[in-house]
Amino acid sequence: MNLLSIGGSDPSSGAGIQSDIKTFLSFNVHGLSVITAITSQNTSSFGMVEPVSEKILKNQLEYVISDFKIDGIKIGMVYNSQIIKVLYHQLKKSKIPIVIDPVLKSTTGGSLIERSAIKDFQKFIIPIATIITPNKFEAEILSNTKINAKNRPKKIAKIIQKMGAKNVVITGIETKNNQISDFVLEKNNSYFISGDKISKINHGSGCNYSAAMIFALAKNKSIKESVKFAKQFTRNSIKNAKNLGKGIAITDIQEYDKINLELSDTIKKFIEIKNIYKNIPECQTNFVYSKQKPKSTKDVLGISGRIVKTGKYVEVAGNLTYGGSKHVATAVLTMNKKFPQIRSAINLKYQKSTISKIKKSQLIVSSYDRSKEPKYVKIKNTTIEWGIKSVIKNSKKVFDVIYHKGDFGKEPMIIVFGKNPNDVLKKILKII
Ligand code: PXL
Repeated sequence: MNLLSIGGSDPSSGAGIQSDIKTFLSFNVHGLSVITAITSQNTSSFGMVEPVSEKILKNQLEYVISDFKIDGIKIGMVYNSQIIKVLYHQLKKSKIPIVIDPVLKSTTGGSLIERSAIKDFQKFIIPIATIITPNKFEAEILSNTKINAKNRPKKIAKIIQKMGAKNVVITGIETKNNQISDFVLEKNNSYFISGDKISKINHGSGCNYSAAMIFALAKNKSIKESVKFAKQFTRNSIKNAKNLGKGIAITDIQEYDKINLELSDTIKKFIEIKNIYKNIPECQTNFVYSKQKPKSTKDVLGISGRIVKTGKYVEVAGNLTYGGSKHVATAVLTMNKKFPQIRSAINLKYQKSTISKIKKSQLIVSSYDRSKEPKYVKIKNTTIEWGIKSVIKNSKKVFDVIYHKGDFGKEPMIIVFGKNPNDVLKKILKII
């Protein structure tokens, strides 16, 4: 994936395009950058701003757009009307998601936009936004209205939406019980997303928020999921902020959990397989991915709920959590003990048609008989461990699929194993 950040250079690398490249890298994404202005600043104060010329701005855009497949664009500092107009002309017909972070002022006091350019910002930049993410202060300036008891966030967000933004998220609204909320206005609905407040003055959190959001959007997450994702990401970056200079702390971006990224990507592809609902068993489905050398199910990422059938579609109910699965995670743990390369699995509905496809495929398959399960296994509730162990005990082969035909009151089941979620998905596509 390639994401483009359009914004200003911050030599402290706390904010601006340097910060965005760090965020994108943490997601394993290639970050492209088009610079609109150069600032001089550190963690204590803000120095100068020098916007780039229209000519070099245009040329930078043309060079990246003509070469890369760009999956999403984030726009931060735009500074003046000339820059705003160039961006508008280059991007107005764009079909890819655009997150606008309407930065007006830096935390260290510098102005990130000329006062006279705000009108053009409203006219040309707001209309190209898939999502615009003003904080409370920025929302008030852009809407020309103060948020108060009479003018609730919804009213302000509607004013900004009327200017042309598809979705508006006003961040940092203080609500009861030390919570900090983001107000979200979509096309036809609105809601708050709340979280605990962390009081830590920092440099970078606004940029982290919008950069994480464009990543989520580019991955086809919904607006609500993208806001939640960005909020969680930013909370962590603030929590881990470090005092690197003599002034305020710089937010810290930790490497994003790649296991989580890979599994969530693959689950997304899995639920979109045509007619996949036919392969979801009564006890529903879990899809898991383990860390290397797992010790217990706590090292295995799974869905805290399940992948569930809703009519002819399937949905993910719950979140990805370590320890989120017991059954399928135990199956992987058992396999992994003997075959450490096996780290992912899914359970599917037992169907004769699936079994016959498995047998015709090149996949290595075996089964166990739950009616042969010893009493102590039943009592200790370790059926799956016993079943898998009994299959692999004397085998040098790594099994792709293990199934059982059930027992009295127990649903039969197919488990597909693989090195990683994508490996499992490829096998699924061969057998359904
Ligand atoms: O955080 C907003 C921001 C964006 N872009 C640049 C900045 C800042 C804040 O300092 O310097 C270049």
